Amino acid sequence: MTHHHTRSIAKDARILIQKAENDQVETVWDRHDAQQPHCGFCEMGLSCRICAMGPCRVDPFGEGPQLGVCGANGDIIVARNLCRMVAAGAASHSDHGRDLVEVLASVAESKASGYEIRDTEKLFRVAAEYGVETGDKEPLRVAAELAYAMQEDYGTRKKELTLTARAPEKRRDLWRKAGIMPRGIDRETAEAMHRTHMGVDSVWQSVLEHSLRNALSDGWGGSMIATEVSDILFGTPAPAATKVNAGVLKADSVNVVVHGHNPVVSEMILVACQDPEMTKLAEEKGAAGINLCGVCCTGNELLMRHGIPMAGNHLMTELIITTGAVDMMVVDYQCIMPSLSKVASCYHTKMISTSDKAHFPGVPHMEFHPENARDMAYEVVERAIDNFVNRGTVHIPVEPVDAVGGFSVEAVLGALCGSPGPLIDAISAGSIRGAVGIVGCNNPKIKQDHGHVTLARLLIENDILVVDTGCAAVATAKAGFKTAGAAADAGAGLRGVCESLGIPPVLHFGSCVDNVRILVLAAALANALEADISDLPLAAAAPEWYSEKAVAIGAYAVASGIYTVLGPMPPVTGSVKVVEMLTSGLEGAVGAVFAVEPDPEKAAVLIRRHIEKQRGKLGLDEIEGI
Ligand code: BF8
Ligand code: SF4
Repeated sequence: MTHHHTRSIAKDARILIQKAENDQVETVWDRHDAQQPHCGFCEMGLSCRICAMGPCRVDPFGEGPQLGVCGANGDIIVARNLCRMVAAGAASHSDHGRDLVEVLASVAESKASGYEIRDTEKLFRVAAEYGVETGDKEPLRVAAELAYAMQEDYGTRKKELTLTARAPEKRRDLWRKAGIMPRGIDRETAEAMHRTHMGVDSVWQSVLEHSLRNALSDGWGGSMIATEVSDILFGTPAPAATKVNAGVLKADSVNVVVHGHNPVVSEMILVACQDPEMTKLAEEKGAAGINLCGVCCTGNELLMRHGIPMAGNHLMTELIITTGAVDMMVVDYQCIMPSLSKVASCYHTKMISTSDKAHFPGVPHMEFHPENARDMAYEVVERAIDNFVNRGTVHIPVEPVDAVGGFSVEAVLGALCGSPGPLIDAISAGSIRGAVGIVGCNNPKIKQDHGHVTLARLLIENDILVVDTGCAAVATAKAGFKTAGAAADAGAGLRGVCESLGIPPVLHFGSCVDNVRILVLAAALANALEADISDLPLAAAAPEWYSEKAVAIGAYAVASGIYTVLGPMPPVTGSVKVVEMLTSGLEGAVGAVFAVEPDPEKAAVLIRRHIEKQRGKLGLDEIEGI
């Protein structure tokens, strides 16, 4: 059976799905098929295995049991399960942030050979936000104090996380009144696990409230720290040209692919790959050179800061190995399918895992720490070079597509002559109707990239600026939306703005932790207007989300006042009350709600209606009857 046309809209994926089938390599889609039908209780969030009196399940039709052994009803079970998804997502982003703070601290102590402070201006700016006296101090001294102050944000001694001060005053007041102001990054995640233990918080409303606080500790805490410290250590992104899709692999070169999320590893692999000595080694083995490519978010990190080409998003990670061209895949953590080593074993591809907290079956482990990362990176790249001679047949299915990445908030404001004013003017005049963040993953439940690309196309056609991150950003790049020329596909108003600035209508904002760049830009717009984020013509969408991190992101977007449309349904339909709270009740509490709409054409309509309604509330011209 051939599925290549139903499983993805991307040409490289379609060809490689067929190749995987021919090579008898099992992929994520085959395993997804084998799981059908998914458990209905779990899909609705109505199963609970939190304690050993269970597992329990509540019958959604009212015929079987309505209470777990402990007496929890469906509302409590659904809310607790959702809260635990937020906690896992917030923990993942925030622990990634912690790893960066630890590198910053090691750099300050001169114990991290090969790492340095690349953006001193940003170091001083963020340090000032943390109340670190900068004066005429040496950068390394400031770095040490900033790292210490950031570590305090992780703990329990604060009432409010430092970077929440970036949010508009009205938003912070609202968080305080609603009791969801995040206090400590680890604290909120630990409390989420505590509250959802059997016999603790047993009122579904307060469990949901804490879920929002936990999510905010990610968005305005752990993820924000991850992005800011990455910029300080590796440079704040600026627009740069790159190439995307499986065609970035090169038949004549040693292909090293980095996969995961933490730039601490991938940045050092980049250093080793760019060393002329290593190129010479590669040439001695008959290769034309070393070609470093990324997949998933660590790929986005390198793309944003160095224009490193991007081989694919989440559902491409198995498929690019089937090209037979990947000599080494280096992984750190998050979104790395445990199946990869099995796929790699069907070809000559070698893999290395690098994080003390992420081991994979059949994958040799070389643990990276700030002190040894440089040596480790050279060894990994040498192994990749040695593996070049073991290649079998290579099939690189497509030519790569051009894209521009690197739109940090600093870069966007720079393009606007330093202030959000021109963007606000364009929105007020209606040439740009509003802005939407398209974020998140691929999910085999949805035809790969169809949700991202269709939604982005419909929004830009209607003069809505799109900023995107994560696997969504890779999808729209592959579709060709990230070149200045793509402005021709936008409506007349957006097209004019993009052409005058020389920017694409869909701006690459980075990895998933970089969703905080969207928060920072939204806050800057709101502050310039002396408004709240929830007053602005903004929205977010996660058309193909799969991960717990995406649940945390969606929750902090809504809690920050941004209307958010999800593609796949989260496991909440077992509780009418929870669904009503998420899709309408939250409006009164935080000024924004969730919607769920798997069809991207309908999602575009929901988003356009919301943006026009927001424009009307601001007294701007409004298109009615969408
Ligand atoms: O953090 S978008 S599939 S790679 S979770 Fe994962 Fe989703 Fe991709 Fe990045 Ni984000
Ligand atoms: Fe069952 Fe309650 Fe235990 Fe959950 S916490 S498994 S509902 S007894």
